[in-house]
Amino acid sequence: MFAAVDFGASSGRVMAARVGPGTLELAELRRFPNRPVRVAGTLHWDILGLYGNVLDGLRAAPSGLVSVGIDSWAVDYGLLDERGALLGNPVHYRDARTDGVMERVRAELGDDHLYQVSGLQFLPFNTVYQLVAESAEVLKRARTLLLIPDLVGYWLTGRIGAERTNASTTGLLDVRTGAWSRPLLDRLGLPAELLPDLREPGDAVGTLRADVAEETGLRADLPVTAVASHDTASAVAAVPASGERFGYISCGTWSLVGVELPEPVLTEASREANFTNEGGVDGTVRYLRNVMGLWPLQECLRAWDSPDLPALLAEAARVPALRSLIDPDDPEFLPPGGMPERIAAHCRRRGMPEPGTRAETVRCVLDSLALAHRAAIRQAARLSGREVEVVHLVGGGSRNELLCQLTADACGLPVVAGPVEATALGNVLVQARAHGVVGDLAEMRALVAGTQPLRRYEPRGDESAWSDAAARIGLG
Ligand code: LFR
Repeated sequence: MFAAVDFGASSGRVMAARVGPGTLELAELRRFPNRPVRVAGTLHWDILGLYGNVLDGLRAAPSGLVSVGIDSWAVDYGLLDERGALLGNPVHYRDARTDGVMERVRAELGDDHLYQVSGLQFLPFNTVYQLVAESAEVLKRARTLLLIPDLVGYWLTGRIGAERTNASTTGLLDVRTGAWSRPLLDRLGLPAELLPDLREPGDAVGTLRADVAEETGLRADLPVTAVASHDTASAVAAVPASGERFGYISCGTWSLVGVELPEPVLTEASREANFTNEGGVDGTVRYLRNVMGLWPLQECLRAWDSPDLPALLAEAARVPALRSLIDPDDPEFLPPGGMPERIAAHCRRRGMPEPGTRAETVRCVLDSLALAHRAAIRQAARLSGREVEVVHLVGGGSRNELLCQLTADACGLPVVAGPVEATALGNVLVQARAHGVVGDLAEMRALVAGTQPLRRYEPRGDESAWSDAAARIGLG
């Protein structure tokens, strides 16, 4: 039995899994909302609340636990002082403190230089820009930077380290050497000593601290195992694909859309298309682009006080297709708040009919997301030379039948939807492998394909309607 702690941007869960030959069964121990909190003008993660939920989840674990693994969203971090205490509450990547910072760093260092070093897409919230936005006083007091899963691992075990897949999202890891980029840190005036030694997925983090064991009722020598601690890396590890010719969409708050490669792609065309080379398990490269994902829909639902989603989706399915469209990747959709109004204003500005009802707004968001999926899958294939014959859509979005069908239609490719809990599955599979229960990545994926409910969507209808629509919003 393995336990997965999986923090998503809108909810977290602690899961227990039985893994063995032909067996992969997940049970939920605890699920909890992840609600950011604005304090004195800054948007924070409620990290102690999240940690408290982890302890509660672990307390509910069945006996016979072999190990625990932790994954979360990327880029965000806590800073520790010389006594190992947290210096302030981690800041949310959607906070405005990075406004204008990326532009400044890009102007100073040059896009090509930054891309050649890290291979990372330009997103305003990458750790590197957040660190540049930190106050000098805080940086002076900080001794250690820990990304969120590494921070929780530290609280559970007392051990410090930086897991590689998540480290690859910071913008500070050299994509060629696999080490922290000392020259880049120096040029930015950031203290290199902040960054701990790297760990690989599957490495031991440590065993539970005595007080944690006592509080959770777990044994004190219970290992915490490093997994692919970037949630997207865990999700991609659990994509139920065979062979190489697949694209994936890890669809939750974000849609991470791309292909898996043996080597990074660092061409000018790749940089201009803002594709990223993030680290996957076994040295694979997650060559992908961040598409805005379900965030605009989640924010609409929040603005409407959480209406009945299945009913709303059924209504949206009856709305005429491709009428109102947005470019979901427009940075104006990044921050929280006022989403229905922002969508209407975006349509108005671009000469599209404004969605008049909630169902029309939802249809606008899903049509546009399907178009963005199509654009990213095509670009990934073109820029990498990797042929894509099928698209695997994993994560919470795989439950949204309308989105899966629209994505198949837009891509002109079959979409295999599921598993919903790909991230937690990837988390436990890497632990299971470290403890000798499963084999290589191909075997892990075959186990997912053979045990988890999946649904296949064939592309329908006239693909030219989608290419016309893509051209209308500049996603051709
Ligand atoms: C998905 C994800 C993305 C990352 C974004 C911010 O949950 O981890 O991969 O770009 O969140 O951390």
